[in-house]
Amino acid sequence: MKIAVMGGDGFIGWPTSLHLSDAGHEIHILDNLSRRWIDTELGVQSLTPMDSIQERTRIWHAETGRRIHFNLIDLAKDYELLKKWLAEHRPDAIVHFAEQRAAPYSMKSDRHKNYTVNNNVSATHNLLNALVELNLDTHLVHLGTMGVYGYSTVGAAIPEGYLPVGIDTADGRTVSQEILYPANPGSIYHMTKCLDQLLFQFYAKNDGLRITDLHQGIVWGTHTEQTRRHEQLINRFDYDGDYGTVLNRFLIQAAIGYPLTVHGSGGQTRAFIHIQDSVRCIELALKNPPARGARVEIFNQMTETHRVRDLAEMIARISGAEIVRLPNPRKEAPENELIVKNDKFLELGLEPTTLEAGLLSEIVDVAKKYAYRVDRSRVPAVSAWTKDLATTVNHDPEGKRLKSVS
Ligand code: USQ
Repeated sequence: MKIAVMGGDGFIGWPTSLHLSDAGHEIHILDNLSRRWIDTELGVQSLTPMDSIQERTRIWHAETGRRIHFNLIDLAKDYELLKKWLAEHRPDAIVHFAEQRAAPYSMKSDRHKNYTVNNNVSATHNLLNALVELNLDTHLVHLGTMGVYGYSTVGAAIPEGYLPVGIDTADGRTVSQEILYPANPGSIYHMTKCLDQLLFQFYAKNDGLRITDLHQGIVWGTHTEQTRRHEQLINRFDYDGDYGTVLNRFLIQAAIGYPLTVHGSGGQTRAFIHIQDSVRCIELALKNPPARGARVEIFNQMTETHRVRDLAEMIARISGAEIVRLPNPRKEAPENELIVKNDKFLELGLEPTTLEAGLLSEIVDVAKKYAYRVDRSRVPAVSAWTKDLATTVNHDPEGKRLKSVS
C-alpha cells in the first residue's frame, strides 16, 4: 500500500513509519516538525539523541534499501499544499498522528489551549475535507485516545466506541440505538480528540469516507524491532513534566535516581500499551478497513490497565527507587476503576506485550545509558489544570523545599 503517515516524525509516528516500511509498504511522512519546535519552546530534549528526519530516513535507506519520503507540510495551516500533495500521490491509506498530544501542554496557558484546539481540529478537518474534495477512497486511520471516555468509575466495561442504549419513546415503546460512548474529556487535548470523533461521524455518514479511530491508552517503552536496528534510528523518549507519560517517566526517574512522582494518592487507573503493540495494532487496523459507507470503525488500542501507585511500587521494587506523593496538578478523580474491552484487536491476532519486570528493567537500562542528557529541573510536572491547583504544584519533588502530600 501507499501510506501517508501524518506526524511521522513523532514518538509513535516514527516507529510506525519504520514498521510499515519494513512490511513492504511505500511510506510518505508528512510532518511540520512541530514536536521538535515544542522541545525548543520548553527548553527540553528527548532523553535519547535524535537525528533530523532527513538523516533518520537516510540511515533507514542505507540499512534496508527502503525509502521513506519526507514532506514538510503543516496540515492545520497549509490546506492547499496538503490538497495538492494528496491529489498527486493518492495514498491508499493515511495514518493520522499530526496533533498536539500532551494533556499538560494543552493546559499550560490560554495560548496553549488555543494552539491545541486550532492545530488539532484544523488538521483533522483539513484532511477530511481534502479527501472529499478530491474524491479519494483513502482509508483514514486516526490515533485517538482512551481519554475520550473519561475516567469515572462505571462498574461496567468500556465498549469499543459505541454504546447500545434504549430510548423511551412518547408512545411507550423502547427504541434501541447504538450511540458514541458519552465523551468525557479531562483536558483540552482530550477534548480535541472528542471533537475529532464528531468530525469522523459526520464525514463517514455524509461522504462515505472510510475511517478507523484508535482509542489508544498510555504508550510505554521506546524501542521497536526496527528502531533497534541502528543507533540513529532510535525513537524519542520524553521525560519532562509535559510530554513524559507516567510509566516512561517513572522508568527514567528510576534510572537517574529521582523519586517517582506519584500525583496525589496515585489511585488513578489508566489503560496501557507497549509501543511495539501500538505499531502492530496500526498495521492490523490498516489491513482491516471498514467498507465505504460503513460507520466509523473504533478499536480500543490498549492491552492492560494499572493503577498509578501500583506501577510506582512495581518500579520501586525492581530498581530500589523512592516514591514521592505530590499534590496533583490535574483536576481528576483521586481514585477510579477502569475495565476496557479490547476484543477486536485480540480477535485480529494481537498478542499483547504485557508489563513484566524484565522489560521494565531493560527500559531502565536504556534510560541509564542516556541519563547524562537529563535536565533534572525539567522533571517536575508544573502545568496545572486550574489557577488554584497552580499554587500547590511541587517544583521540587526531590523534597528539598516542599513536603509531599500524605
Ligand atoms: N501521573 C503521575 N505522575 C506523573 C505523571 C502522570 O501520577 O509524573 C498521573 C496523572 O496524574 C494521570 C496519569 O498519571 O492520572 C496519566 O498521565 P499521563 O501523563 O501518563 O497520560 P495522559 O496525560 O492521560 O496522556 C497520555 C498521552 C496522550 C494519550 C493518553 C492516553 O500523552 O497522548 O492520549 O496518555 S489516556 O491516558 O488513556 O487517555
